[in-house]
Amino acid sequence: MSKIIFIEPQPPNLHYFSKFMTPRLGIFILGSIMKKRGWEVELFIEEVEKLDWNRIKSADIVGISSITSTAPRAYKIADKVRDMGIPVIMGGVHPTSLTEEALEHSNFVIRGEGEDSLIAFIDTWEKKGDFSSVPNLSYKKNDKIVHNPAGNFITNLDNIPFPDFSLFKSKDKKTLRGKTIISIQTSRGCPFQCSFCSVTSMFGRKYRFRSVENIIRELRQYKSEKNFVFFYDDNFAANLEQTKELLNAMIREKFKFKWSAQVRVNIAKDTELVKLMKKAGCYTVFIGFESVNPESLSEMKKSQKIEDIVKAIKIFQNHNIHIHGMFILGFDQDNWKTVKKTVQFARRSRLTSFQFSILTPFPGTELYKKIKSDNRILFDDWSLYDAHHVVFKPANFSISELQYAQMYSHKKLYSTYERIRKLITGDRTGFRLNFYGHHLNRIWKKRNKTFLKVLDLLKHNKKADFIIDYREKIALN
Ligand code: B12
Repeated sequence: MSKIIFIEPQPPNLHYFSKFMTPRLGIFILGSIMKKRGWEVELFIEEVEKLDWNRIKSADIVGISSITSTAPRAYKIADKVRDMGIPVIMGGVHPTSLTEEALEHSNFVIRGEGEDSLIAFIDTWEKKGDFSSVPNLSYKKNDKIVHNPAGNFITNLDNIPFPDFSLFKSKDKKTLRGKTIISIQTSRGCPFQCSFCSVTSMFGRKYRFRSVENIIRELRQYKSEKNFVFFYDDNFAANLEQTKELLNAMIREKFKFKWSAQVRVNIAKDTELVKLMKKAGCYTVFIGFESVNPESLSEMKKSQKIEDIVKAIKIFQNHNIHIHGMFILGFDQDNWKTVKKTVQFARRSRLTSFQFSILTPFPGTELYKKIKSDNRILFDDWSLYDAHHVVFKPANFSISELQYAQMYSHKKLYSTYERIRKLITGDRTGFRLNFYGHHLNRIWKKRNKTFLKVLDLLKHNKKADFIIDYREKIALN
């Protein structure tokens, strides 16, 4: 029997979910496809389980998944696997955006959505055929890179098998207060065009969703209260009618699990929907507020107004749904004043938890193109591209100022004062998460001492002059 091993490499640094078992779904879905096909499949999530090179040695092919921050580690693993004489195929958002870079370390790259292409690739592999008709595939032929044309996005998402989590054999499952986190994606694609986001280049602008019946069948496997479902959709309620139908079905099924999902503020206008969400067990909504600076919101093309943010917070809170608020600092229209305003806003809004990210130009995004053409990329070490490190020259901050702006935000919000306030107001979830966030921030600072020192040095170095030039340039325009 042929064997494929999939690997999700270790992230280079801490992230908000480091403590929990929340891998991306790609390799679970592709693993399920290969298992159904009769291949032996093994899966490594390096964040949870160390790689076992003895097991890897036994593979016929190794598949590695990568986002930008995990690319350096992915390449290191790929080089080692290839040195062992085993071919490597890569996929995920980073190899999709910088395919030729990924091909320096792998034999094949599947760009974009992987399911149909992997099936076509394996068909060809098994027949020892010619790869030229495999959609989305890039590879080297006679030392030349070939990019096969892209195929169509999958139109019927119900045809995708449910991710088989049993493929991951490690005993350490990292639970959420004793509950197993179950990741489920009900839709793909996003009709919006936020400049910093990698989703549309991967999954397209057309919003595609699974049928309610198909989703319910998957959810039935996890109906107990011992589970916690995390809907991985970029925009869980993009189609209001379909979402209501799903929520009603979940209520009818009497599922006992609680769940969370990423949503946009506009959905809160529909109070019937919010009521249904609560009734169906919604515990937390993750909302990309991004900014309360209208100019930044417009620059990033978020299509979101401050009034809508304020209204949405009130409505979710009135329905006792926790809010994890996500903000981004460092747009060209941001400055210390807007940072302080945003922090103050997050504080006054009494969100359960928060996350302040540093604007990051991910390859493949509109933002990346702009920052690169402005010659403002500062570091090209992809391991720093995790939204926690400044990697480009901001317009209205020095490099270290922007880094400290993010640290300032976290310090203000993950503070003893905030925890006491949460205790007094009875927000126990907020209190626990605040403690967790505070702890994460402390470890992050310790681990990133050298990076912070480099930024400080840059402040006193000639390179920083560029920022002054750049500010002047903007003023002139
Ligand atoms: C859920 C989620 C999370 C979760 C869990 C994911 C995790 N552990 O990494 C949490 C909240 C922890 C998280 C954190 C972060 N995330 Co996140 N996340 C997502 C989200 C919404 C869904 C991921 C998913 O499962 N998708 C569905 C599956 C099916 O897609 P997939 O895994 O990419 O696989 C498909 C293809 O890529 C391809 N493929 C993938 N692997 C392979 C391998 C092979 C061999 C082949 C052939 C094909 C292939 O085929 C698959 C099937 O079609 C995506 C957006 C998105 N829609 O994908 C963002 C996304 C991946 N996250 C992103 C970012 C930036 C982050 C953070 C850095 C910052 C942050 N937001 O805090 C951290 C970093 C975490 C880390 N691992 O270091 C960016 C990545 C951009 C980039 N270029 O790197 C994305 C794309 C969001 C965006 N708006 O741009 N994230």
